[in-house]
Amino acid sequence: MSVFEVNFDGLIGPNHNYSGLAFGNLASSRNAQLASNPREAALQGLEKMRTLVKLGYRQGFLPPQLRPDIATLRRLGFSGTDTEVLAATAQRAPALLSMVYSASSMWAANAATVTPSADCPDGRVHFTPANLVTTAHRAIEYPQTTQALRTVFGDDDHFVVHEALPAQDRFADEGAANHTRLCTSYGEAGVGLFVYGRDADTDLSQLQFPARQTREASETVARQHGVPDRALFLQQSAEAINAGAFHNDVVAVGNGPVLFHHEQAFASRSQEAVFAQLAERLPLQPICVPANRVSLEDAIRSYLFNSQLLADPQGGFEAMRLIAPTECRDNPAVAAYLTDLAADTTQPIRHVEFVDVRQSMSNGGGPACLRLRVVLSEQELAAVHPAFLVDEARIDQLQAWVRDHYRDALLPADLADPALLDECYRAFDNLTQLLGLGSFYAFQR
Ligand code: SUG
Repeated sequence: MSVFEVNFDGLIGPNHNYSGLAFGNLASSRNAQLASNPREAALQGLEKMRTLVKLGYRQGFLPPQLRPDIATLRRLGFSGTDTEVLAATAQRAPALLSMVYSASSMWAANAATVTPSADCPDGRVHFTPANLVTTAHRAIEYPQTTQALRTVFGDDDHFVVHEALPAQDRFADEGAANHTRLCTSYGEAGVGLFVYGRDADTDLSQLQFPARQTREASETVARQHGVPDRALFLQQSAEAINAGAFHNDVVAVGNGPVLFHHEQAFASRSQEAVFAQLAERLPLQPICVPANRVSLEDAIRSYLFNSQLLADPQGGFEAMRLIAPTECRDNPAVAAYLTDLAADTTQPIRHVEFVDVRQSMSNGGGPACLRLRVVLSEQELAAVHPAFLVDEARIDQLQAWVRDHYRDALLPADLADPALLDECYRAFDNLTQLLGLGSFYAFQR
């Protein structure tokens, strides 16, 4: 039976903007208040999907969340029509506009944690939407994420979409960005490597930025999925968090038996123990990038480790591929490292492809942030809602839709513009028509 990894990318919404909302995410802070280009952002995201489709990979997407999130504003005491709610917010609490207008659901690696059916005792694929409680603009995502996942993966013979963990600091969860499923082959049971930033013993005074994932959250997800014995828990290093690794996927990426990581990604004692346990369970191939080749700073600026590490399109791990952001090509130390890596035949990464996702990168989201990986058998793939799988023709249609509806410049100050709400609603309405989804968004019901 064939089993594949399918990437579901977050389709970037017309509300993409730079509001500097993510403390500890250096790109988000650096670019705060600059003009974004939502049209270019969405087209870049779709071109990345096209790159994978052309290479022969199966590709899907998750729809953008409804923004502005008027339901949240109503919960916060605003009333009237949607336009009145927005106008009152702009007048009385303008700081809330960026929270309810963020396009952050584009970073699908934070949508959920996914465990493939081969690992789960009930033989189904398990999803836990991430509660994202650390940041206010992302903590409002999970209700719509849950709804979207239950639409895309609605067949309960094959899929289980759990409730998000309780929205409490103790269970702070950022999804697949802090989870790597390692295996010998996609169809066989593997190991879930959960990376967390803090547990009860962590000395928080050592951290300059929030540790967004708790060990307790990771353990809970493993329990929900029925895989506590197939899970290992590894701690991020304080150095990495302080250098701007707000998610582990900024300093490490794994697939199959390969774990590609920066030398300073993990707390050393935790790494020693967990790597030894991993090596007992599978023929682990760690590829450690030493700090004297690529500094932590260069790794985080270029997002080297936020590349997509792909098996070949048939799911083989002998010749793997990195889909890296163009920032890696433009960084001399990283570019030199990648040239040497592809030439080193003692490890399986044979090809490096560069993609331009600069609009997303400027908010701290690289190629790997933009996608949620779901390992699926042919049968499971056939049970996915077909509207969310793309070929080149569908990508063309989506790009035409973007060109019709998206602005090419958006400043945080523009979020108060009542016309933007209408533009967003019209775009979302047209998207659901294009996809044949009916009344998917709340304003359509
Ligand atoms: O959560 N940026 C996102 C980037 C997420 C990247 N995802 C992964 N590494 N998997 C975040 O920090 C910035 C929004 C703003 O500032 O407007 C933001 O939310």
